[in-house]
Amino acid sequence: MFRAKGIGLAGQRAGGYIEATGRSICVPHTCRTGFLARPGSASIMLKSRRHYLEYDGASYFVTFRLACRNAADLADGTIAPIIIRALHHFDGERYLLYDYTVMPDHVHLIVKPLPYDGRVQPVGRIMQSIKGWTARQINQLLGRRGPLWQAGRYDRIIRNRHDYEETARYIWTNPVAGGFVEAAELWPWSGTGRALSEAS
Ligand code: NI
Repeated sequence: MFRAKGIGLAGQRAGGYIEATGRSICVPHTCRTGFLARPGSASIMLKSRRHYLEYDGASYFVTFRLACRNAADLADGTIAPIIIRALHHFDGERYLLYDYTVMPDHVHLIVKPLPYDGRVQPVGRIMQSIKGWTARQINQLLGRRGPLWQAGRYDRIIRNRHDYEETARYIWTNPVAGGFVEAAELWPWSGTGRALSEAS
């Protein structure tokens, strides 16, 4: 698989963590195009908005991130397919997967929870399962231990079709905005789930 190695990579990563007494300490960082990712902030936001966020029939824009930027390169040719396999796994059964992209240190996706086991799956449970499975696989592959993903997640509800289109464009152009490729279609780790592939 093609991968635009190195374009803007060093600059993107510098400052993602700081070295102190020989140990890497994660510091908050933002996605280049502006979504805030501060450990803990997602869960606080979610608590206050849960009644609004989790209702039947809603689609969500979800972002989850490496706990530590240097823990892994998610856009690696052996790691990205693990994440993509996990995203597709329950597509059409527990949720509908729409657009997604796997970036070097985070993942963006649009997902619509489906009724399963008598009720619509909370988006939090879906993400917990995806994060749990991928963390085990990736940790095993890299021979590492400990949390791979930041606790919690960033998510927000998709309000309408226009919002969906804007969000999908944000997802697809993320690798371009990050300086990794010249055009969205050159990034090998973006895609859509069954729902969209069947519709088009
Ligand atoms: Ni991003």
